[in-house]
Amino acid sequence: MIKLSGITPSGEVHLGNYLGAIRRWALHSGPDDLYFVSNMHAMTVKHSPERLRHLTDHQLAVLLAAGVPQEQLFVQADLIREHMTLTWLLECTCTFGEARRMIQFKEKSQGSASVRLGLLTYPVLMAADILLHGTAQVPVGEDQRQHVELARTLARRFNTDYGEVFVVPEAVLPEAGARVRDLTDPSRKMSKSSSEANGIVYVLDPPDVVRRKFQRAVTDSRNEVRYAPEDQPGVANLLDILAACQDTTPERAAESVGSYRELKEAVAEAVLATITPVRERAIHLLESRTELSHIRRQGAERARTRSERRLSEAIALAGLA
Ligand code: AQP
Repeated sequence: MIKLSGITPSGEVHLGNYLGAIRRWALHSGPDDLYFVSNMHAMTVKHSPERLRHLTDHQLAVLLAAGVPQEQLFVQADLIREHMTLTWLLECTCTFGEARRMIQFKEKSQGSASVRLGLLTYPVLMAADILLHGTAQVPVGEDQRQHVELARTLARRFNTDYGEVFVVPEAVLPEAGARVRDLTDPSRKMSKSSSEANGIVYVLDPPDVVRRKFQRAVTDSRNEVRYAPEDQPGVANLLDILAACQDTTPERAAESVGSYRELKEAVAEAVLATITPVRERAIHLLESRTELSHIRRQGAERARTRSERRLSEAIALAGLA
């Protein structure tokens, strides 16, 4: 049963991506699971080609350094012809009304004078990602459920209209991982595209930067270390992070520290113990480009071999061959 998960190179990998997703991909992946860097999805807003190229390699290196199995990993645009061919077949299967109804499209296009067509059609590209690789399960949060629903609709319609070729995927809840909040504003999640860098701990941040960011993390004036997410969101976020790094509960983690200063120091050290080996391996991979390029090429070849029969069949069924 193939499960597919991706990460978009819209910024450098942060602690939320690592504790909430990547670490689980490395530790609990099934033998058929697939992981990919979805670099084609980072283009629906104005972007810098140079930065996109850099971030794609950066994310690939972090995933490998974290232990995501290389034989299950690929970069989306390394199969750009395959993904785009299927996107066209699916765009011709999808109606304008279906694309226009996507909540993310409505939200992201609202108030914008020049909305890119890619923002409207990217759920179809996402459907192509899912269907090309024979995915049965897509672990997604609430915000992406509607897109998986669209992939189901398109798979069923294509199968009915032209012939059975696609697995009809289902959205599944991701295994519970830590939800990491911004250190300067715990009301919002830690996010790659946030403009406030002090609130984000990047996996490749040097140790002194990590310590400084935690020292400056927002808490409150109570100086009472207890796990109360509603009343003390900043402290709760630090306890969540500490607990995730120490593989314990936030309540237990709270018992091990007496003051906010101790808490911030403990979290910083626990985070460093967790991410330093990943950081060092990732830096090594980014320095020795030949290894990274080789792994990337192999990943692309494997993904192409796995998907080529399905794509050829779909092309033939649609009457194009
Ligand atoms: N703060 C977070 N806490 C826990 N998990 C998180 N993830 C993201 N932020 C947190 C998980 O990381 C995986 C990859 O994320 P993505 O590239 O699909 O995009 P995202 O969820 O939109 O992540 P960002 O960092 O917030 O990026 P931008 O700013 O571009 O929107 C996913 O499994 C996600 O749940």
